[in-house]
Amino acid sequence: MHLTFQKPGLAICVQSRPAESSLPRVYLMDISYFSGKFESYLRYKEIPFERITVTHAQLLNTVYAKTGLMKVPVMQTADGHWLSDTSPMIAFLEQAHPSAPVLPADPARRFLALLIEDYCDEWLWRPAMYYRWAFAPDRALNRLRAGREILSGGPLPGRWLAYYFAARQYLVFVRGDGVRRETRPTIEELYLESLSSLSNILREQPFLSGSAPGLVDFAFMGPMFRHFSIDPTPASIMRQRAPEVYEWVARLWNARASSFRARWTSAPRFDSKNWDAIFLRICRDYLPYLLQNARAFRLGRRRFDHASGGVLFRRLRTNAYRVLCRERLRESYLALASASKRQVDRRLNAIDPHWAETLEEDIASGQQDAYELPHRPLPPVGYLEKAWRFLGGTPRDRPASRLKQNNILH
Ligand SMILES: N[C@@H](CCC(=O)N[C@@H](CS)C(=O)NCC(=O)O)C(=O)O
Repeated sequence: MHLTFQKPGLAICVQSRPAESSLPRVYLMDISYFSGKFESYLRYKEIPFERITVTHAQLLNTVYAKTGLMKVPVMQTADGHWLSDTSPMIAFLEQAHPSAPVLPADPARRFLALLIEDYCDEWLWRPAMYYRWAFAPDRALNRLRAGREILSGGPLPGRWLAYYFAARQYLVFVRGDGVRRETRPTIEELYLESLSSLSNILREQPFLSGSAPGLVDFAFMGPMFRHFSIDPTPASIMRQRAPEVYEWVARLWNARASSFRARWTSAPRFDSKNWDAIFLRICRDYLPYLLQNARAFRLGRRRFDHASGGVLFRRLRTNAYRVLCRERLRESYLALASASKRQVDRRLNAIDPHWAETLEEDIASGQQDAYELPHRPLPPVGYLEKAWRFLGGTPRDRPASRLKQNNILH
């Protein structure tokens, strides 16, 4: 791996140094959950890329303009196409780079891996945002980092905007996601329990997928790397309670497929009881949440209450993107051949015999086409829209209006 700093915020990560113009460009943030997940995947697969840490201006003028959302990571392929959203991006890149596959070849295991990926992306997001924005040392550090790394270089000083950014993150992702005095212990328990499950798995094998990394490793890397292992409060807990997880984060970051050539086929052993607590959370909390969220979306409700972990999360924002997550999972489950479906059912019915009922209702997100990769060209962004997005970003609770235009262009 060769790393050259060209100018602040821009580096090139190449293995064999092809001509610069032929490299895909990856726009990411060093403090970001999903950037950590995606970058560790690219590093493992040894896919060369130009690494661009985005400023707020690039987020608006490039990322939003090309992908319809102000979210990273995104990739511009060497032939100029735009990709976004880590789950479909990884699926897309697995086809373009089939050696050292990270998706299990067996369809039942592949479905379980996709289910875990979605759970890591969406359900561990709440504790990750909670630890980042609800504790003073974590909030101060990340406000400083956001001001310097993302918000500087614009018309207003980055450190001023960072106060606004921190308040927005707290209101949307902490208060807006049901964090209250009475729900805090449940959220903390989810983090501690995740550490304990991962530690048990990692005591028996170097990676969550087995002897080589696979999709579930990259999925857990989202919350565990850039949030839990770095933000002061959860990182201190991780170091004390789960050194195995702390070590695995670095091991995965440093893993390269070429060193695992003989072991690529190692598939996750989801039958181990070490996965039980994770599957229990998925079946009892996450999938029922996805169903309730999708029903609220269908009824056009902006907020809904959800009981999980013995407490009531009040007035959760209905999340349009997660309707799509459920739709993708439902389609993958229904597409399984009956022998594979029986395998999945056997594993999950042992945890909760009612789990599959959460995927029965067919609730359309209406966003499938909009997230199809690569993105179709989008019309230029107007000044008013830019000013609006500059402050508000593109929250997940409403279907992305710019992506709807993508639908029209299809
Ligand atoms: N589902 C998306 C989520 C991407 C996402 O939420 N990215 C966050 C950083 S971790 C972001 O860019 N936030 C900027 C904002 O909301 O303004 C993925 O898998 O890539």
